Amino acid sequence: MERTLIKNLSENIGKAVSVSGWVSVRRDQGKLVFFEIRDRSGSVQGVVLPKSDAIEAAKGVRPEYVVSISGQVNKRPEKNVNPNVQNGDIELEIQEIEILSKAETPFELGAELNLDTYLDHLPYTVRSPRARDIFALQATIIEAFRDSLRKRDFVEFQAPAIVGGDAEGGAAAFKVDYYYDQKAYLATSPQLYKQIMVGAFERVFTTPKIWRAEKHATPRHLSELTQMDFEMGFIKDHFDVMDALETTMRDVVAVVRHKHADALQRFNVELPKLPNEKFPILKLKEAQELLGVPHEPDLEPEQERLLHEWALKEHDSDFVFVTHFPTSKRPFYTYEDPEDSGHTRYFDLLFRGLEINSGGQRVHEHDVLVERIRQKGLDPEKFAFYLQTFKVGMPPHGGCSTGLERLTARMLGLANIREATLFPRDMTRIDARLSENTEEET
Ligand code: AMO
Repeated sequence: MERTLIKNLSENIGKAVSVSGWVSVRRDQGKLVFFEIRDRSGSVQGVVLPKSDAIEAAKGVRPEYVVSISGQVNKRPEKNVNPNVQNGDIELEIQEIEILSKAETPFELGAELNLDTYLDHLPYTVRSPRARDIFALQATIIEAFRDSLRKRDFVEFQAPAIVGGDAEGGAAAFKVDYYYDQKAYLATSPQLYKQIMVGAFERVFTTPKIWRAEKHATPRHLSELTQMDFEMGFIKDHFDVMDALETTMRDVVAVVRHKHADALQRFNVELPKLPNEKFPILKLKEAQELLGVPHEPDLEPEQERLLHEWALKEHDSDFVFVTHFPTSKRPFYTYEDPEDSGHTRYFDLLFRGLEINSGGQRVHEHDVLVERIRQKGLDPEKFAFYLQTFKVGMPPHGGCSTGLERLTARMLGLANIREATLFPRDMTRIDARLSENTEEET
C-alpha cells in the first residue's frame, strides 16, 4: 500500500492506510497499546486493540523505533476528541506493524536538560518538538531573507571559505594548512568578495558560514556562524543600506508571522514589534547621552538592553539602529562621515537588545582605501587582489551582515545562541566537548 502522510489522514476516515514514521511515545492502558507516531508532516495517535494481530509486535516497540504501520483511520469518540492537537479528532487503528529500525534512547525526548547534555546528544535531541520549531523557523528566516532581496534585484553568490589572509584584517581567524607549506585562513566574513561582486552585479547577497577565532565564551558568541550579507552599489550614504535592511527585516518578520505564529506561542514570545514609522536611529554619542554613560567606542551588552527598553517605550519597536561608531574602532573599509569627522557611516542594528547586524557605507576610492589600510597597520600588498576592484571603477556602495543564529535566538527568546545553532562550535565544543572547564562570561 502506498504511504499516506500523517497530515492527510483526516481525509481518509474509514479507509485503510499505511503510515511510516517514528514512534514518539508508547503508552499501555489495560490491554490497549497507544502510540504517538510522527513523520515529516505531523503526528497522530495510533491504538492497537487486544484482538489485533499487531498486539505482540506492539509490546516490543519503543520510542524512536522507525515503523511502517497499516491500519484504519477512525473518528475518535466525542469524549476523546482533543481540539488542541493535530489529528486530535482521529485515531489510527493499527493492524500491522513493520519495524524498519530499532532504537535505544538515553532519556525521554523533550525532557528538561541542561544545555551541555542537550548538545552532547544533539543527533537525538534535535528531533525534539522544541528543536524542530527552532530550526524550522531558522530555515524560514534564511529563505525569507533570500526572497526579500531577490525581489529587489539582488543576485546570490557563493563566497569562498578559504582565504589567503584574514578577510577583515581585524577579526581573529583560524589557520589552515594549505599546499606548499602555505598558511591559509578560514574566512571571517564574505566582506571583500561581496564588495568585488558589486562590480559585477551592482546588488548581491550571500549566506555563508564564517569562522571567528576570538576567545569568547558568552551566550552570544560562536566560533562558526552563518552570516546573511548583502551589498549594493550607487548608494547616497549609509541610510540607503539601513532602508534596504529594514525592508528585509520587515519581510522576514511578515513571513515568520505567516508561517510560525504557533511556534512563537509555544515559546511564549510575541512577534517582533515593528514601529509604524521607520526603525528608530541614534548616533552612538546620542545613545550614550540618553543612557547617561561615558563616550566609549562601543556599547556594553547591558547598554544594548537598555536601548531596547527605550526603543520599546518611545517607538514601540524591538529594533533600533545605532550609527557613527569611531573610525578607530571599525574596519578599514568603513567610510568616514565627512560631516562627523572621526566617525563612520556605519551602523549596528539591535534587535531586542542584541546586535544582530552591522554594516554601512564603504570606502570606494582606491587611494583612500590604501591609506586606510595603512592607517590600520596593515599591508596594502596583502590586499592587492581585492584592491584591483577599486582600480577598475567602483560606485559608492555599502552593505551589511546579519548573524542568523543571533536573529533566530532573539526571535524565539532563547537565552543562549547555542540553542539556535545546529551543531555549535565554540571554545569548548566541536560536537563533543573539548574540555570540561567552561566558564561563561555574560
Ligand atoms: P560583524 O563582525 O559585526 O560585521 O558581524 C556581523 C554580524 O554577524 C554576527 N556575528 C556573530 N554571531 C555569533 N558569534 C560571533 N562570534 C559573531 N560575530 C559576528 C552578529 C553581527 O552583527 N563584514 C562585516 C559586516 C558588514 O560590514 O557588512 C561583519 O562581519 O550578528
